Amino acid sequence: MQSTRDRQSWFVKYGILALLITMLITLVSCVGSNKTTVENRDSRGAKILATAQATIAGTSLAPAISGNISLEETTAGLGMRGTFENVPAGMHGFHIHEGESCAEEGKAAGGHFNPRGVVHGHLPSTGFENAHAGDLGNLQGSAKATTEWALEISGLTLTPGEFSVANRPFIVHADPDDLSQPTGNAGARIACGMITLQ
Ligand SMILES: [Cu+2]
Ligand SMILES: [Zn+2]
Repeated sequence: MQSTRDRQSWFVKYGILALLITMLITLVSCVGSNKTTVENRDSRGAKILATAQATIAGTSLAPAISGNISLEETTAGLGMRGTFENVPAGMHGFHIHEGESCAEEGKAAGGHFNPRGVVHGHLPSTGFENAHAGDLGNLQGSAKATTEWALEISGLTLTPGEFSVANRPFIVHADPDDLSQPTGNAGARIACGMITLQ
């Protein structure tokens, strides 16, 4: 038979054990939720608001072109990072167009994304008042190597709004964007890829 004292110490022992287990579970779940918070910020600590991908494919003018662009909207802006294969050497006008499709050899992509109805330009240097919202400049191709490209623009978004590029297409042109009016004289459309939210 257990004495009253034995029973009391049994309750104390298991009571403390139960308390420790509860504390451990709480601690683990706190660490877990902190990790989630960390994952929703980029390496600089800017909060990630939305992500998207675009798979780039050549039109019949350059069927060997392929590529992938990752997009990340953060509180710092819209970050875009791309890798391309088989982009012909030289400069190629590179824009986000206003259409919602890459059909008809990229013609369905329509004109440059231009919600404010302003002149053509180079968005990274001339800003939203003097460039279409889709005027990304040029892509520097190298036939022998993978083409890397990256740009961050404050003001473009993936979340809904006037300057949201979600479900719009990237277009790679045959010729350089020479910044002339009305659209940079960049010629034919050699590759296209829709920006698709993740
Ligand atoms: Cu274009
Ligand atoms: Zn333009």
